Amino acid sequence: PSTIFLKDYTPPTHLIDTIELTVRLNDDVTTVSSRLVGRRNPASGSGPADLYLDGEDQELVSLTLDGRTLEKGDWRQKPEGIVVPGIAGDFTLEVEGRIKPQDNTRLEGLYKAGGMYCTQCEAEGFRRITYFPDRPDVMAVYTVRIEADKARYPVLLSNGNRIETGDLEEGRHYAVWHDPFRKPAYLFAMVAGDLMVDRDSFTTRSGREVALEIYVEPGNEGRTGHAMDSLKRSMAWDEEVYGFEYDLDIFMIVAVSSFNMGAMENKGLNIFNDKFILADLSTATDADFQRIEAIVAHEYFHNWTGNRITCRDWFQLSLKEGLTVFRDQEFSADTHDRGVKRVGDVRLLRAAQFPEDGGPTAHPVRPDSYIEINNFYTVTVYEKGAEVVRMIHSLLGAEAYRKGIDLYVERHDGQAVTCDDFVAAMQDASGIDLTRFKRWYAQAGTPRVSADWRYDEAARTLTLDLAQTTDPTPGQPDKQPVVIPLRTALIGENGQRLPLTVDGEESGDETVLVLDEAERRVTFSDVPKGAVPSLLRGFSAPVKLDAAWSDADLGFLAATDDDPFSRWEALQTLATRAILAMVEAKRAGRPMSLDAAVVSAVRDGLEDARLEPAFLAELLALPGESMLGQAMDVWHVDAVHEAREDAIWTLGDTLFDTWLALYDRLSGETAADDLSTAAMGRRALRNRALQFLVSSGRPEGLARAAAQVQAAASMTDVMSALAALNDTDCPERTEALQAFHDRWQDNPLVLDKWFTLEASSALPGTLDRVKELQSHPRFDPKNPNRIRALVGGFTMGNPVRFHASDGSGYAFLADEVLRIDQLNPQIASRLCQPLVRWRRFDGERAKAMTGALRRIVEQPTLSKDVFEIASKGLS
Ligand code: B3K
Ligand code: ZN
Repeated sequence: PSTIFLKDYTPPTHLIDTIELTVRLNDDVTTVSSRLVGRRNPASGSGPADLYLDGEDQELVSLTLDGRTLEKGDWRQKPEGIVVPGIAGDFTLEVEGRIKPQDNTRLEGLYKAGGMYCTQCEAEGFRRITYFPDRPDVMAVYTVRIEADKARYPVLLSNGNRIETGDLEEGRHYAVWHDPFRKPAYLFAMVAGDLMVDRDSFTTRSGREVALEIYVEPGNEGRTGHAMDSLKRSMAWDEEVYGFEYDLDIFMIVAVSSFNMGAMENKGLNIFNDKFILADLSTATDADFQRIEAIVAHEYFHNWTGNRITCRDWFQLSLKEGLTVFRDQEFSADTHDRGVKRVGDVRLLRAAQFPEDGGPTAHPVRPDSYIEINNFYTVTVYEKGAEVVRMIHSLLGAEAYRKGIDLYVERHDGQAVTCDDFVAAMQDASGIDLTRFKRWYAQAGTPRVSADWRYDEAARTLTLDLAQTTDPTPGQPDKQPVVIPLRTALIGENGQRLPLTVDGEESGDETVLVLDEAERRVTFSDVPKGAVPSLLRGFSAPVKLDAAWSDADLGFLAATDDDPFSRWEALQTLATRAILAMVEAKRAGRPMSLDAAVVSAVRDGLEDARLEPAFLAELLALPGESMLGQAMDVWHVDAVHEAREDAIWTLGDTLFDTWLALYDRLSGETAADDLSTAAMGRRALRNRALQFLVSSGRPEGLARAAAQVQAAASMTDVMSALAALNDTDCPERTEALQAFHDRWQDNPLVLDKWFTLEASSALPGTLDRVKELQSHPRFDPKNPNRIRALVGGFTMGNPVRFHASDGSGYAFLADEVLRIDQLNPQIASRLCQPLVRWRRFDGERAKAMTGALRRIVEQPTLSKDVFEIASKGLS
């Protein structure tokens, strides 16, 4: 497979102004005709040039240029498309082709999901529907006619406005849709099916009424209320915070049961994985409700950041994704608890993006090359990309940032642009030079920042020394310093922020220190004794901070810091140090015991009445196994698992009475059907207490969990109790899981939760159980949600069993990757990712992991998706 480079970008030779597409859906063969009106692109030159049309997996029936049917010889076949040579000026090209959506298991292009037809065109699915210059810088106005059997497919949808409908012979009918906005092919969508609709409306701030419609398969009606409500709140937020108003008269969402990712922002017709639309009290957890809200918002926000202004080429993906993730994060922060949201986002960044950035598939936020673009919808492009936008926001301040957004829209509305264009608008609107800042887009790897300080009691000065380095990543041996905003305060002995004088200048009680060289020294003057620096407040940059805090400093910050992230971080760091010390003891054959400082920090948190329950639930969660693994040179999977379990047991046992009292008090305080942020927080805290109660091993703990499952007041409580029981081999667990299965076996999305619980249990025998469940009557081995729940639940959610030292987990994953790759390369490639992290493990495991990777790359019919990941993993 060949590699595509950013440096080879050239503008398209021809532009397409309009496309008229007719899709005739049939059980056997679907015919697609398109009529393109185009012209030579002045930005590319003049005179005759080859017109290249991408096309895959379809039969080309005819080509007509300006009314003349082209013969073989008038055009050339390419491996993944065709070339029509010598087109100099305006032209009309008609293309006829045939496709078979019913056989499309890749779920890219037009495919059948359950009983309906739907599309997924990003990144390069449109070329599987018809021959077309399938690149985001070719933007056309679409008119789409869909024809299908009327009884089976009464609903026919596409982008824009419905301009015509009617009946045809033989029980068929048609609908014509017109989208007045130019768009790239990746934003095209169509749907045909027998669907139920939930209707509502939204009045924009300029008074236009927008029809809102959410379509679902029969049986799922009544479960769209939360998605609809989230949509309306997103529309209002985007008007208020960004000044972005919706621009069509109708906005539709369709929920489908087979989908490769979360959702897709097609213009006016978002298509969603039904997992991220369907919710009600009995089937969705609080986390599900929040995720649905965030994804509905994210896709809606793309209407301006992605659709109105799109990407020039796929290397610029973060232009729309990083920005839109930042926007949805802020929407959620404004809607719920900002501090808790920030902690959750940082958790994800560290658990998923930092390992990517430190491994063989590391790439910059704006990659330089790819083999398969679908492999670059990554946590780096999305989440690190969002951090980069967040840093621009904090360097400029909210007001200048907003001016930058306005200028970006003024300059580029209706265009396909680059990350440089975005940064230029931010720079020009603010007057702040962002030249060096742009290294964040080009340089891969997580910068390490060290912070050391000295206090001079006589001079009352605190001297802070900062330094940064970034380790080499594939293809980038030498790194340059990046621009790192470090939000900083000094916390005085009484727990209050101190007034700051930074290098002689008064700076309020919080300041942003910018580290943009390899090193920087900062002097704070007039500092009283006992002050402790609070650094990287709010996690103001995506870096690994190594600061010279003593355990006592961390305990102090964990009890006093007024920045929620920093307070949480202090306790996390303290707990990480303590658990790693236990790991070391264990490996040296010494007894393990949890440092008393952690116990008292947890006790202090529990006694702090000022804390919001949602935040306290986060504060009291110990770092996960993969976070602990990352803090070690070699991730000793078993020792980490045991040490962490032991730490949780100690906390559960030592503070048992406190957990029990907290649990019982909160049980009486929260109605199960209360979905307010505060109620969600109380449930989270109560379930954190339950986790510690169960881990103590005392019968009252198990009894509380079993009773909570039985009471089944809400899915949140049921799932939390099951999760608390899931690693304990006891009759309570077996019975509860069985009952859950029996109750929910007819609801695929809820049954997925059960598959995941089974797959993520740390009990021995889990891998055999996973294999057994692959033949469960409700396990569809082709459905991405089922695969992610069961196979992904094991490989990503169960480190201790997946990394079994006999290599059985790796062999299982290799088999699954090879099986799924034949059907759906995107899903196979995602699944393959855990294997590429082999350098983090001991020799025996590393050998088994590379063996599995080798077995994968040796497969002769491998997709380029999996080839790219597996071969990079081995290099
Ligand atoms: N833009 C889509 C993702 C498309 C993934 C293609 N492999 C969803 C989103 O980011 O909003
Ligand atoms: Zn997106």
